[in-house]
Amino acid sequence: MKRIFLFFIFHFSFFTFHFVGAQNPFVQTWCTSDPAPMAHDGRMYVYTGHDEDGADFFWMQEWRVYSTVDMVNWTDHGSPLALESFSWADDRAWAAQTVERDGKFYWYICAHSKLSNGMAIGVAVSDSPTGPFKDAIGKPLFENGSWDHIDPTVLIDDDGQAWLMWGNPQCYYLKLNRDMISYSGELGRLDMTEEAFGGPIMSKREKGKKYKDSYVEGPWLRKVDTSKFKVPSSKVYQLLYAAGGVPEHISYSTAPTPTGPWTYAGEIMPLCDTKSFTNHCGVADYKGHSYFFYHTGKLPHGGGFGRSVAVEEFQYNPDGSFPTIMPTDEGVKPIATFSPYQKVQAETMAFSRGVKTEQNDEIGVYVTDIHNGDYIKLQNVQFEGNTPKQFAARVASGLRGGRIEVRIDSLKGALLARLEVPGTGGWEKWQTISATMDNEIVNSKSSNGKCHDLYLVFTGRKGPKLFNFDWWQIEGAQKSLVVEDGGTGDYKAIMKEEATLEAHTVFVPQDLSAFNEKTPLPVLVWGNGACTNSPWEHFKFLNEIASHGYLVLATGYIPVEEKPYQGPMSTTEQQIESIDWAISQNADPSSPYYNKIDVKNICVAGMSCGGLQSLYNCADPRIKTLMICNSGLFKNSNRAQAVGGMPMPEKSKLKEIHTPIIYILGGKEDIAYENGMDDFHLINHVPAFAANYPVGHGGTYRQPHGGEFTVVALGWLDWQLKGDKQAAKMFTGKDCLLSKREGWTIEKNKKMKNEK
Ligand code: FUB
Repeated sequence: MKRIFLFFIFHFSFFTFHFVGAQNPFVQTWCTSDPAPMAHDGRMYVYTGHDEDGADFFWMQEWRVYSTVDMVNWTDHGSPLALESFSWADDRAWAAQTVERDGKFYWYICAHSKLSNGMAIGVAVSDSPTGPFKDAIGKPLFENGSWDHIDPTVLIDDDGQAWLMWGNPQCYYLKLNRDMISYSGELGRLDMTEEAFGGPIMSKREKGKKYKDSYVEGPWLRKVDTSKFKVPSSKVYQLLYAAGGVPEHISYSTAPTPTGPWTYAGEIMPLCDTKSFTNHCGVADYKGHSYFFYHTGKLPHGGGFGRSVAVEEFQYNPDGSFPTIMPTDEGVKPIATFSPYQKVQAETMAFSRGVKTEQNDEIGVYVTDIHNGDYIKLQNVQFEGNTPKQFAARVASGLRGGRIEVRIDSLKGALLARLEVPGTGGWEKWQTISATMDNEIVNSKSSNGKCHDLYLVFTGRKGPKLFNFDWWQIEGAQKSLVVEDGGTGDYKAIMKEEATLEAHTVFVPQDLSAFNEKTPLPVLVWGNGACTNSPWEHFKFLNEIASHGYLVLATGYIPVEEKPYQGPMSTTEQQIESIDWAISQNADPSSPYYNKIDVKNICVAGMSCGGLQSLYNCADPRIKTLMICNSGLFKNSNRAQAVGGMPMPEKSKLKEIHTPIIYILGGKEDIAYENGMDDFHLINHVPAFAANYPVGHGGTYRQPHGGEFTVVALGWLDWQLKGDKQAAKMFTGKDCLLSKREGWTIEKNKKMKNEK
């Protein structure tokens, strides 16, 4: 009887935890605490503590990192920082926060110091938001033997001054130097008054007297964006903190400067039954949404020392103040779709049951502790745009393996694929295994952009651990690849083949639902350097442009690796095929692009030989603008330098240009400089702009997100194809912004000078 009862309790609590559609806590593999969010380069990162399973105190050993682009599918980046990273630390890896400055990431932590036998503030540094991080100074940044020194928060103010604040029960501050790893001046102390925090610190409360509140710990310092909110100058800085003693709630105070005077502003997250007697918050704005992170003890085996991070979306009041934010089990809604046609790290998940993650130097983080009945769920998965063909996964098993069942919409949903995982001869002996997918089910369910939950359900012998799991991928009938996380623009992009456009590569936002007749996608038609029949050199540049809301149609086959394409050269006609295709897709009610393409705003562009192809096609009346990169027509005097197969229009071709044109060149070192500048000087019947950046013929296309050339190309496209007035400032006016941008030199013809 007792057994049945216990079974019931366990399963009841698990089912209530999951089947109400719970998204909070949003990490289920480990207990995570003290969330510190940071939005950076198109991703939301959250830096957390790690509560040990079954602990009876905050015996915390390491910090962890998670990130997402859509706010529901989170990738576990493991633990790039632990007590061992600090030679002086021996215990209590407590709350921390990370900030980026000048391309470096500074992670301010607190830990117990064996030097002072108190808590100390330390700082780690990395070139990447996910590490590896190392102790930046080899000693605590601040300590004096007191146990107060916990929970650092950091703010880089608009004037460049970085402030570090921390403390329990006293809130301290320091002014960091520009290097972020040293400080100037004396240790500051906030006035812990009733006016500032609703009451004195807990130990100084007068018996019997009622107070509104009290500061306890976990400060989060932020500044209100005065360009967005009508905030009085006396309330520009906000300090959020854990308040009111144990159990804690979250309150905040406001001030005209980081050092005060602070004024109590009220509760944000009131006391609720979160199963944790501490709370700890962090706030971040991301892609037009605002998020409040905190922690609860709500994992099935969690509690006061087994906390887990959670998140809620909220809207600031018109004066930038906070509304009341209540903890929910539902959490937040996805803000982007998830493409399964990419290599997905197994540790990317919206929800999981049973599994854990581990990491090693060889493959990084992977999913482990997989038993019969465990599963991983992904949310808002967009199958449309390709036809699923194969499910592939990289797995390892030191025992007998098991199975991965790929199901749609629910744990017991239709079976899309069943992958048999064999014993591979070791828990780290990895094999990639594939299974055919049932695409009829997917196709029947995924029309009209409908998204799905995807479940990877693990089955096998009951009892033992089955296998380890590194990554999975759904291969579509058409090849596709997510380049550099989809790009940094507002619309994560994908690079793919289209069955109806042979020998071309399409770069396009993954989620087309944001585009329609009113906001259609302008088109960039692209020809490649050396007239190669694949954009293998330019895919980062082109993908980045697509992520800013463009349909990019590149000549040639999809590059599967960043290796030179070896097949025959492309033709100039392929650019015309791109234009024809865009127009026909926009008019075809059965196309996913129906009424979503801005066929009146087409730029034809290309690099080197691709630039010559573009100039060859310049008379096409459907073109709105031209962008000629590292290219220009050969003069009679240097035609002999041309490589066989290049289109060779005479300079008289330039007369056929009927649109504004920009030359983006690599400075005098660029072999196309002379030809390009000669073209530019010959064009006086349409506006022409020449921009040079001293990198030579190769441009910056292969740098992350296409480097500087992308910035200028996007500015030109936003102005010419979207009519963006802000973007126009890069090119118009006497002191146009590009003339002031580091490294660039510019020239304009007379017609361009007249452009407003
Ligand atoms: O995680 C350990 C401690 O608990 C933190 O430093 C405090 O903010 C509280 O959340």
